[in-house]
Amino acid sequence: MEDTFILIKPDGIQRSMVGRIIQRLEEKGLQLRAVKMEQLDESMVKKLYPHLKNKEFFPRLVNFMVATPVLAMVWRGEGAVLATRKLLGSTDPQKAETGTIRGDMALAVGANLVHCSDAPENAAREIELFFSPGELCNYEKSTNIWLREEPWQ
Ligand code: DAT
Ligand code: MG
Repeated sequence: MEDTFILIKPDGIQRSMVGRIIQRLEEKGLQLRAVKMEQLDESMVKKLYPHLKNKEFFPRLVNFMVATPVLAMVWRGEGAVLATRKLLGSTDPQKAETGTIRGDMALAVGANLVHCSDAPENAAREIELFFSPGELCNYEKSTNIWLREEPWQ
């Protein structure tokens, strides 16, 4: 089982997409471990996106990410990091495939609704940035066996 960090951005909050985005993650078979609504500031955006700090668009990204509170979550599942990258689609919604969250629900790279971790090591770092270990719920979902390779075993 793998954990990944998912964050609904201010456009998702403003456009009332929280329920629909969570529904897509639930439908995939992922399990919610933690959720928190939080107002980001510039230093937190820098910590979330250290690889983008020197990009020309970074000031616009900061303004966007601090515009309203965001919804930070931890989701667990087999191959959860790659599964959620595919579920979100390409960074630019204009290039994202139809059927993906960004492809179906967004139009601009500057307002692409959701963040998700791009690798397990980044997921661990991002989860630690937003949650203390005690905030991550450990529980077994009775449906988990029906999401395995061989559910009947
Ligand atoms: P992703 O969110 O798909 O992991 P990323 O980590 O490269 O993509 O970038 C983080 C966010 O920064 C992205 O969701 C939207 C914004 N961003 C990336 N490239 C951009 C660009 N060329 N212009 C404007 N915003 C951009
Ligand atoms: Mg990224």
